[in-house]
Amino acid sequence: MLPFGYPIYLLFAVLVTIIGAWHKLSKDAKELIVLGPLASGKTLWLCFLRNVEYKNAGTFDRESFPPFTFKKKNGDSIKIKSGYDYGGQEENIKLYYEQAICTSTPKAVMFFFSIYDYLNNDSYKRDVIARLGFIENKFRSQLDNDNFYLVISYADKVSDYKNKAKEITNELKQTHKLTDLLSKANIMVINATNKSDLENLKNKMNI
Ligand SMILES: Nc1nc2c(ncn2[C@@H]2O[C@H](COP(=O)(O)OP(=O)(O)O)[C@@H](O)[C@H]2O)c(=O)[nH]1
Ligand SMILES: [Mg+2]
Repeated sequence: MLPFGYPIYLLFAVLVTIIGAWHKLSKDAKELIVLGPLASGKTLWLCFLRNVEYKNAGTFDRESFPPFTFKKKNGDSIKIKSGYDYGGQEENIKLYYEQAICTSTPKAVMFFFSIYDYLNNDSYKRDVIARLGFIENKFRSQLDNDNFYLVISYADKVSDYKNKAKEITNELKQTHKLTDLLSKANIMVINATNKSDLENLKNKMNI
């Protein structure tokens, strides 16, 4: 028979190990905030990163996702806290943008928009500029961590998308005074329906 107290001691050791592992996991985990207008590729990206099947659900409000880990080509494993896949409609700016980006937890904030709609639809363009202005204001104090990503989607719908994207980002910086946000942004132009573009984006994530 085991001496009295042994099972309790063992249980205690197991508990300490579990709590230690849990604490390390939650300490290392980062927040991933994916924002942007409707149909800009946010859910495609989140499903790809989480390795879950994409369904075009057209999220209206927001949908929570559980914690997950993704692996980069260089072997880094990045732990992401549970979070939300936000719907793209304008009401969500007031409802969610500020509370999402103004936490002190290490994070990446990603803003997706369609280069095709930006070039062809004035009200879409104004909406993108307004949202970026909002983010710059609220997120200014955290920008030194290089944690803002501007993801310009629908590269497949615009010829000469590289130069067009450069013109757009210059215009956003100069004409629309988004210099602080955009000089520090990691900027990517992708087709969000293309797995290898999403893979490249994943490998560029630095959080
Ligand atoms: N061709 C093309 N279609 C895209 C792109 N990004 C999104 N879409 C389309 O938009 C739909 C909605 O994408 P989704 O990721 O759900 O948009 P969300 O509203 O930002 O979450 C997709 O099923 C695609 O048809 C892109 O880069 N290129
Ligand atoms: Mg969505």
